[in-house]
Amino acid sequence: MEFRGNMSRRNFLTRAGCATVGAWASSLARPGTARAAGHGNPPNVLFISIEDLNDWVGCLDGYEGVVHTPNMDRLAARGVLFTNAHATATVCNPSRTSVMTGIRPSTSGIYLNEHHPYRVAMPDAITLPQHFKNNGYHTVGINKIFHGRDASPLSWDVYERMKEKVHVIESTRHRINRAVTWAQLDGPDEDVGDVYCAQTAARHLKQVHDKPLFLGVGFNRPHEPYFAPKRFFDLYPLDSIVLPTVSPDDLDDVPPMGKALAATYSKGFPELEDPEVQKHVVQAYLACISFTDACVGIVLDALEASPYAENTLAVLWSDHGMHLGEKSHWCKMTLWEESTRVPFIMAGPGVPQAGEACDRVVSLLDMYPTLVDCCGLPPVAALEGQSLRPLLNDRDAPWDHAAITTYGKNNHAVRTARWRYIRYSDGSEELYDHDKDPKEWTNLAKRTEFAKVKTEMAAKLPKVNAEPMPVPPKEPKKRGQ
Ligand SMILES: [Ca+2]
Ligand SMILES: [Ca+2]
Repeated sequence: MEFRGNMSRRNFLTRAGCATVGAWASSLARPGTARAAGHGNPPNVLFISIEDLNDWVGCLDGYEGVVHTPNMDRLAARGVLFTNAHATATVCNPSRTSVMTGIRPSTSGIYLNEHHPYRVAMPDAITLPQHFKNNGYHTVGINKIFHGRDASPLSWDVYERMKEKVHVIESTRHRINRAVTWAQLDGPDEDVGDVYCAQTAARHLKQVHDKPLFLGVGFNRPHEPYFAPKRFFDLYPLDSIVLPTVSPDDLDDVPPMGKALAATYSKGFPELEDPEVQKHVVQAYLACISFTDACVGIVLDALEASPYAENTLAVLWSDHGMHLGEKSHWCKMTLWEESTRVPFIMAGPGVPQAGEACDRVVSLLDMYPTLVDCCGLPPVAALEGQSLRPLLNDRDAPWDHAAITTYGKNNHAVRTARWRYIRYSDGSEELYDHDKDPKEWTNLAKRTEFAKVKTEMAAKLPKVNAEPMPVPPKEPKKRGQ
């Protein structure tokens, strides 16, 4: 019966979900010798983008219970895991636009999801895949790399759209609001869009390419709705769920603008205050994380089996984080650690420190210049990030860059190794000491003894705060934004 699924298909994902370090990963430690992109040729790039994945990845230790992410963990084990990486914005469009153009939201004026197609704001921007395409690469994009799923031939030689037809087990469907909805799925794995994306990526990795390959694959999950095959929910029995440790009066010392962000999709939904309901939300998010991880495994297995195993630079990142109840918030769109911290892994040629973690503060804005640097492409003058190559070579290399995260015009967070400083557009502030307060419970901004720290942090704020892009006429709403 089709609705019940197909065991052999299921096993396909199960194998990926339980994968251990494979031959591909081992091969990364050896000098590149493969195919056209051998010695002296630029490496291929496998660019894996994940939606709304916070630091609840096994190797990042963000979840207080046990999360099953064997494939992201094995990638990290063969590369550098940046443990203090932050998004430039805490919602999809500005984050992805800045990753793909190398330009900050505060420079482009692209601050929010709605109404802001990046090409209108930056008609002359050279996107990351566009630069690779212009420099001899065959560029393939699958699904959500850009927020608007930009299929422009300027960036992509080939662009593949996701196909999805989910089979919801209706008795498990639950909707609290637009940001918190979940259900278990049945039916063939292949019908789920993220599996389709992974298999499409695998198909491209089986092909012979005359040019070096830039392969971008963008997974939709764990973005809501939290829909995943039932067996991934089964990985997390409700009685095993660990809710994040929170401080009940945490928002008392937060300025009104921070409180307003925390209320988005959270305040006014009494169900979200029920710990039993909270366990279901956490379970569903974890299920989607592990399901996405299994899809990552399909791609990594395909790379391992491909002619490109030995000369491919793999990078994996998420566009921003997610709150699961911290600061009474159940969404993204804030300037706190849960929203800004993201998984970010690089592995392959040019990443000699296999299995190392790097705790230096880096930004996703740094990804574009890093890939350009690692692949030996001409630099792009407009880029505002920094190449991470010094840290890939030596995690103790001199590095004095803060990560800036922006949400709306002139609302910024500045993250350094020790501090998080937030300043909203009305001048209100927050300051947290990560050495003593990693959960950011105690706002130090009004304490006079930290005035000097605040001044030093404020000096790192962006000097440009562009006006927001004008809002064009409203378009029909699309799912999965
Ligand atoms: Ca997102
Ligand atoms: Ca607090």
